[in-house]
Amino acid sequence: MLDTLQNSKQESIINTDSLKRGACESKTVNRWSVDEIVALFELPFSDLIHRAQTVHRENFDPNAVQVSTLLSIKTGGCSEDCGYCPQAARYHTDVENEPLMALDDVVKAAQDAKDNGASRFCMGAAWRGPKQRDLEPVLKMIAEVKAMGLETCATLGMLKEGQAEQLKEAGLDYYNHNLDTAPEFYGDVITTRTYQDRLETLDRVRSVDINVCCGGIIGMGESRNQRAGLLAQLANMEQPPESVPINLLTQVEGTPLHGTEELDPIEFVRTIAAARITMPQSFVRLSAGRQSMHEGIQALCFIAGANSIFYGEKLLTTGNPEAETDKALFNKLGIKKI
Ligand code: SAM
Ligand code: DTB
Ligand code: SF4
Repeated sequence: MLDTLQNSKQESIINTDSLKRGACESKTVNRWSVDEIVALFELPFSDLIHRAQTVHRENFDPNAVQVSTLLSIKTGGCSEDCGYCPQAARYHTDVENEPLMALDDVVKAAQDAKDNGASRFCMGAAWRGPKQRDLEPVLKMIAEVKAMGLETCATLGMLKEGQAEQLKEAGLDYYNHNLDTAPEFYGDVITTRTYQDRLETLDRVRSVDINVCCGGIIGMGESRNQRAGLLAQLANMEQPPESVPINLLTQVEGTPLHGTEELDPIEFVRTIAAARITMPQSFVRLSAGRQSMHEGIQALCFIAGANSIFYGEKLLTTGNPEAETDKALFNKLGIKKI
């Protein structure tokens, strides 16, 4: 039944009658209903994994995983209230408010990432969005990293009119901006910006032909229906994101979401599988949360269609597996880095 549904979905993409639902009506295509995605989650595990792996093999080399390295170029002191985030100034965490990094230090970190085999370098800033005087030094960083032969990615918060154009001009390949969760759970996690604000930034990125990197966080206390709701938002974008980071909440003491009930790891794998099936041509990134994830679960995520990771011992402020640990895992699984 689900196969029939999926075939009919491919056709509905070009049917303008199906332009409906979602927070941003004119930009949403009715490819997947939330109920259909919930039905994927409810499949027996082997059937779900088989289906995801089949879709994966139809679209990607199943043994190749893209690796990106992250650097926090501006850490802490953020004005926003994202309930998961250790960088929000209002929460008492160990993260200090630091100034924007110097260009030379960013270039050095990018060179290390390249030497370690990363193909993309992602620069993150704890801002609501960049002010013009903040953006200018970041444009220089992007241009220098690009000139080193790395793909460039930035995550700087909400973009105002004209800023996406400047990022494009500087050589930015990807912009990361997450929807984080389903629209109906969003207000429980963040109040200082709306879902619509996020969709607008994503539109600005798309409109200048920068690749979109957009996903969310799982394990924040959302329901399965809401996990499916996040995937529906992403899969039903007029053009789904090229890159879909699926983060497992990293619980940090001092943040409101610290102490949330831990998600069952199999449910996380199911989320990866459902992301793969609903977004067959997107890179699905197994993002935050790997440090505490058993390698067997990570292997299941790769089988379920995850084909990108963050590589290097730090994410933004929290830990990530050591590069050597990931190399050993990739060797064990016969995975090559791309
Ligand atoms: N300040 C910018 C913004 O919010 O768009 C860019 C950086 S922000 C840290 C990038 C993303 O990291 C967030 O949208 C969220 O999805 C993810 N993130 C932040 N803290 C996290 C945590 N504790 N666990 C998992 N993902 C997290
Ligand atoms: C994304 O989706 N995950 C990354 C990246 N985009 C910027 C960030 C994860 C952050 C985890 C918490 C921290 O290290 O501060
Ligand atoms: Fe600020 Fe981004 Fe953290 Fe939200 S996720 S508090 S916007 S750094």
